[in-house]
Amino acid sequence: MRIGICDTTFARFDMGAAAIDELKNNATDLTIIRQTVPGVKDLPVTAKILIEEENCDIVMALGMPGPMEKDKVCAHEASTGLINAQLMTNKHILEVFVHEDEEDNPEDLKVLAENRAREHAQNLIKMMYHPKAMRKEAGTGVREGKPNVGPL
Ligand code: RDL
Ligand code: RDL
Ligand code: RDL
Repeated sequence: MRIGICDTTFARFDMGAAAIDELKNNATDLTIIRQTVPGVKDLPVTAKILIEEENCDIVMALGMPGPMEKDKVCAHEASTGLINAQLMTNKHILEVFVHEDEEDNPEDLKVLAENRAREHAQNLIKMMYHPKAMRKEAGTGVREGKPNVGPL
């Protein structure tokens, strides 16, 4: 399995490193190709290059939208680009975004960023290696980085 990791220098926590650590702890037969770009709007083409030129089977795109209105627009544009890249390549790109205003306190934001990156890495492992395990969790209110909310 070839796994692409793309991340940004804009982010205030190294989510790429957390994701890679989690992937390596949970699977052995994988090759990781990592590319870092300035910000989230640079992620869609990077993810597409990882798929088409580096032959990645799946990509994680990690980034941190800032708190301003223009950052949220930027994040939405990046997200739309990531979805387009998935539709163009027929490969999954897991969007791992942590909005800076999800937490007030920098220490809590750091914990959220680390946990969300690790939990999406676990999602990737399930999707690619254990799809039945993921199917078992259908409709169970799973969240990433914060406690699961659970089923109704
Ligand atoms: O292509 C260069 C930049 O335009 C690109 O890196 C942007 O994603 C950078 N950027 C913004 O210009 C912005 O207004 C980012 C944010 N906000 C943001 O909130 N988070 C980012 N990048 O990762
Ligand atoms: O690619 C991995 C995730 O980005 C993707 O699964 C998203 O759909 C997850 N997600 C959010 O990131 C979010 O902010 C979801 C919601 N909100 C939501 O409200 N409902 C979802 N997913 O099913
Ligand atoms: O309902 C509380 C949260 O789930 C909600 O605020 C989400 O939108 C938070 N969230 C993001 O903002 C995001 O960019 C989530 C993700 N990504 C994500 O990938 N997984 C989540 N929440 O569970």
